[in-house]
Order: sequence, then C-alpha cells, then structure tokens
Amino acid sequence: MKDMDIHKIKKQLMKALDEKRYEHTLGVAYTSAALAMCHGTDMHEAYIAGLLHDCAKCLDNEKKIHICHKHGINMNEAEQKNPYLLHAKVGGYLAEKKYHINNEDIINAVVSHTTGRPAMSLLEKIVYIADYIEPGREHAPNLALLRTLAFHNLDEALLQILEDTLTYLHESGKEIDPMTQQTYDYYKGLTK
Ligand code: DGI
Ligand code: FE
Ligand code: FE
Repeated sequence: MKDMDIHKIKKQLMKALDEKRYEHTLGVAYTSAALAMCHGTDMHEAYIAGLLHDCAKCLDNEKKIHICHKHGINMNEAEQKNPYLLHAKVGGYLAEKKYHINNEDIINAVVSHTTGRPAMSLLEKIVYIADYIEPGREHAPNLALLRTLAFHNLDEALLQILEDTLTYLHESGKEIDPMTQQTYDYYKGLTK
C-alpha cells in the first residue's frame, strides 16, 4: 500500500466518521502498527487494518441493515437485536468495495474486531487488541496491565480482554453474541 493510498483512505474516513471516532481510529492504527513491529508482522497492513476497523461505525442502523440485506451479509439474532454489532461485518464489506482493499487478512481483521473469532490470524488479534488498548481508551478495567501485556504476550492479552469483555456484557445485561462466547471458549481451551 502506497502513501498516496493511505492519504486517500484517511480523507474518506474523515468524511465518514465523527471527530471522536476518527481520533480513536488513528489510535488503533498506530497501536496496531506498534504491535505488528513488536510481534513481527507487516506494520503497513496492521496500520491500514487499524484505520479501517471502524469505517462503518457511524452509519445509522437502518443503513447497516440495508447493506446487509442488499449484499447477502448474514445477520445472527444478536446482530439483529443489537445492530451496532454489524459495523464489523459491514466494515469488512466497505473495506473491500469502498476502500478497495483486496488483502483478505485486512478484511478479516475488520470483520472480527468486535467479537473476535476462533483461530484468528496474528493481524486479526493485533487489531482486536489495539481496539481495546489504544491510548484514547480509558474506562476498561486492567488497562495499564493489558497495555504492557500486549507487548509481551499477545495471547494472554487476548484472553484477558475476552474475559473482561464477557464480564462487562454479563454485568451490564447485554446480549452475548455467540461469536464472542465461541472466541473466548476457543482461546480458553488452548490454555488448558
Ligand atoms: O467500535 P468500538 O467502540 O471501538 O469497539 P468494538 O467494535 O469492540 O465494539 C464496541 C462494543 O461492542 C463494546 O462495548 C463491546 C461490545 N460487544 C462485544 N461483543 C459483544 C458486544 N456487545 C454485545 N451486545 N454482545 C457481544 O457479544
Ligand atoms: Fe468497532
Ligand atoms: Fe474501534
């Protein structure tokens, strides 16, 4: 990916996102790049995946549902009831069609960034974790610990984030997307 392309992506994102979301997006992009440097994978890909991860976040729910219907993107029950979850799948679609990304790993990283999924690639894990620890985040528990851990043991950080997310969802009475649970079960199972 050339610098020109990154410049163009940023200009489009500035139009598609509100200011706060754009700031968060840059935080995730830079954090993803840093994690890629640390864990030995392509930092440019990580940067672009970070930039695009929330590209569908500011579409209203009707628009997200419309895109899913129109383009055969399947919605589970949790997504139908909580359409904000769809920004990940719709984001993957837009990454390809609007932002012209043809790298499947980058698209997968956008699609899996909210719930995770079993057997994520290194890039997918990086974006999932960067979304949680980027410098603008302040409310999650264990953030200081997780920020260090992510640069020392990516899989431990991943499992801790999944666990904290499930705890948060349970405590706030939110519906658990089966994919969030499956992801946790998968990574918990690997530690045994
Ligand atoms: O888009 P962001 O705010 O940057 O972060 P995100 O894409 O991780 O999604 C934000 C929210 O999604 C966060 O509050 C946790 C929530 N979430 C993750 N898994 C599930 C979930 N919400 C529900 N209802 N069910 C889930 O399984
Ligand atoms: Fe998101
Ligand atoms: Fe995000």
